[in-house]
Amino acid sequence: MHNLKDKSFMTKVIHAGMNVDKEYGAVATPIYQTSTFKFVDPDQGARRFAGEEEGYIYTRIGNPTIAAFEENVAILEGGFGGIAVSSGMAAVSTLYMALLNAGDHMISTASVYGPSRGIMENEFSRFGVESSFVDTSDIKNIENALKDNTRALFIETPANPTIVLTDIKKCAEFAKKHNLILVVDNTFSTPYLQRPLELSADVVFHSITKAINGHTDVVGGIIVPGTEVLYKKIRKVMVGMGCNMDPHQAWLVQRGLKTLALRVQRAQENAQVVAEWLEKNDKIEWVLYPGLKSHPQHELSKAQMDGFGFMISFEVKGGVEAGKKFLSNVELCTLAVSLGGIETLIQHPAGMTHSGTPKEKRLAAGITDGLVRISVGCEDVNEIIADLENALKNV
Ligand code: LCS
Repeated sequence: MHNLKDKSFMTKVIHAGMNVDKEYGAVATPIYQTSTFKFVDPDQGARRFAGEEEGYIYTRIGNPTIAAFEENVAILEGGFGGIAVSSGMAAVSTLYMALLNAGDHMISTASVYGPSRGIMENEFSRFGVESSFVDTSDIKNIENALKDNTRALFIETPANPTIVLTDIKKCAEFAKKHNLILVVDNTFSTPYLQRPLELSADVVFHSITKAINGHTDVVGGIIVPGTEVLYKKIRKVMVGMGCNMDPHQAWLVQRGLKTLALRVQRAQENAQVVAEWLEKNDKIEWVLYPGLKSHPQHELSKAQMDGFGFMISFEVKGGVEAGKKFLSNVELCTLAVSLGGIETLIQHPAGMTHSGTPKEKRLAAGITDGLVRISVGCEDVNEIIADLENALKNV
C-alpha cells in the first residue's frame, strides 16, 4: 500500500488496512472465516508461538480480516496498533483488567455509559479495585479525587448521555504529572472528529457498534494504545480473556467504516439544524449540543474536536410523563437504544441505558429524569424535524 502517512482522513479511512489479498488481488478484504491456521511443519508452529516468525496461529490471537480493520482504525487514531474486540464493553473490561491491580484506584467521568460504571462498581470492586466517578468537565474534581493509589483516569467525552465535554489536554497533563494512564472513550466523536492520542492520551477505545460501523447491524469494539508497551500488555489480556472479534464481524465493520466521514459529515449537519430547532421550541426546557453557542463548553468543543457530532440531549417541559408521551409518538425517529447509525435513534436514558445506575448517582451525574437523547441520522433533516414536531403536538 502506498504511504498514507501524509494523506487526509477521507483518503485514509478508505484505504488504510487494505491490500490484504496477495494471491488474487481482491480489492475488498476477503473474509478469512477460519478458527485456525496450518503450519508447514512443527518447527514453524513453534517459531510462531515463540514470536520468532510472523504469521497467524489461531483466530482468538489474530486473523488477517480482523488485522485489516485493526490497522485501519489504528492509522485513523494515530496509535501503535488496534485491538479489535467483541463489543464496546469487552473493550472496557479488557482495559480495566489490563491496567488495574487489586488495591488500585481509578477516577472516571460520572456520566459514562451506564455499564462502564456498573462493572467497575459491582464487579471489579470484588477484586479490590477502587473507583471515584466525578464530573471530569472540571479538572478540580479530578484533583480532589486523586489518591495515593490512583493509577488510571478514564474519561468519556462527549459523555453518554449528557453531552458534557472533558478537556483531554488538561487531563493528559494531569495524568502525566501524577503517573496515571489516561484512557478516552471516543465513541461519541469517532476519530473523524476527535483524536485523543494527538492530545497526549495514552489509550483510546470505541464501541464500534456505533458510528464506526454505522449501519446498526454489528456489535463490536476496538482499543488503540499509543505505545508498543501498552499495546502488548492490553492485547495479551484480550487474547487470554477471549474478548476477540470474529472475522465476519470485522469484515462488516470495515465495510461500514469506509463511509464514516461521509456519514458523520451529513449527520452532524442535520444535528446542528435539529439542535437549533429544538432550542427555539417552547415545549423544550433545555438543549445540549456542542454546536450551540449556549453549550457551556462550545469553545472547548471547537478546540478539541473537528466538528460537533451527531448527539444531542434535551428535556421536554412537563417532566417524565411529557417525555414519555413525546417518545410514544415518534415514528421516523426510531425509539431504540444505541447511536451513531445511519438512521435517527431516540431514547430515554433514565428508563433505558442508565436504568441500572442508582437514581441519586444518576442525578449527580447530570442524567435527569426527563432527559431525552437523540442520535441524529442521515435522513432528510426536514422530515426528522417534522416527526419531532408531530410527536410534540400533544405534549
Ligand atoms: N461506550 C459508550 C460511550 C457507549 O455508548 C457504549 C454503548 C459502550 C461503550 C458499550 O458498547 P457496546 O458493548 O454496546 O458495543 N452505548 C449504548 C447506548 O448508549 N445505547 O445502547 C448501547
